[in-house]
Amino acid sequence: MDVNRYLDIAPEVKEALENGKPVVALESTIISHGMPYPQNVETALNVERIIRENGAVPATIAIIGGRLKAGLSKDQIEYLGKKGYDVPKTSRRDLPVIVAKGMDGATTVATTMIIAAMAGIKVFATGGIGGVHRGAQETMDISADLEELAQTPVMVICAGAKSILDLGLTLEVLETKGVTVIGYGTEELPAFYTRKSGFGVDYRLDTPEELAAAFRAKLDMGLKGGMLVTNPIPEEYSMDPDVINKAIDEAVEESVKLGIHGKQTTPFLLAKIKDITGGDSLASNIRLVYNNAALAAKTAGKM
Ligand code: PSU
Ligand code: MN
Repeated sequence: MDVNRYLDIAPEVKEALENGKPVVALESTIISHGMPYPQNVETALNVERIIRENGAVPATIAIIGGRLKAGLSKDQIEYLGKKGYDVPKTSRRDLPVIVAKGMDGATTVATTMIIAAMAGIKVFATGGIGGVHRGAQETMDISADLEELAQTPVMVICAGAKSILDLGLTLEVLETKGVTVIGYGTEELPAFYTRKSGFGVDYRLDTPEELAAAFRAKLDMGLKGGMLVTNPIPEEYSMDPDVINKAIDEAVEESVKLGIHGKQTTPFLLAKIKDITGGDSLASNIRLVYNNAALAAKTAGKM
């Protein structure tokens, strides 16, 4: 496969990869659809700084003018952040047309994994992944992120899954697809805004070395697919479970009433939850992304 025909790796990222230095991939749907401007741009730039402070090179991933980009400039991050919802949210199924038409695209977890793997990047930090939506027994709304974790060799470090999803069913699908779900320093799946969900993870690991060793073993055995590391939000930034769960229930109810579906669902719910909580959820969201970026950089350093 001649990936270089489509892929531009930023010089700093390329240099790091060629010399075996740690690199961390970052997604861009979190910038365009996951947070409002200008907090989205500020967060994206801070995340890059945190990764550098922890000894790795950041590679924010997006599609610009039909080119797959591993590593963006500040101006490109500002551009995506300002355009927001006007940049198409691009998951695996969207990729061929976005590229062929020379369009811009904001990469989801799934697409970021695809491009990271093409570039040779093994570790990817984000906030939350997509999963099995509540009511999926009827709607069949299951994120392509889960399928990607089953087939593409990238470690995804997130803060667990938020209860806009059905966490129990999300774990069942991950099990079926053979995706290891690791709790970083915890036996319990973190629920994004809070440290606890009531659901267990598959394995608890406690250091970046242990995370890297598990992923290395997987790669060495030739097992396809990624690995999901769930890293609890730091205690001081976690939200009151009653407050956040009530906001989530309200947002889900509203989305059902308005008939929101398909790729609009996750961005709609995130924006709604932010409004209901008066911005508190956004503040927590930003902090947990920083926390994941630091862990990803340290883990990439041991890979
Ligand atoms: N969860 C978040 N913030 C996000 C997303 C999920 O807390 O920004 C984004 C990610 O890019 C993820 C995508 O890959 O939403 C999942 O969308 P869907 O459920 O449509 O697959
Ligand atoms: Mn969906």
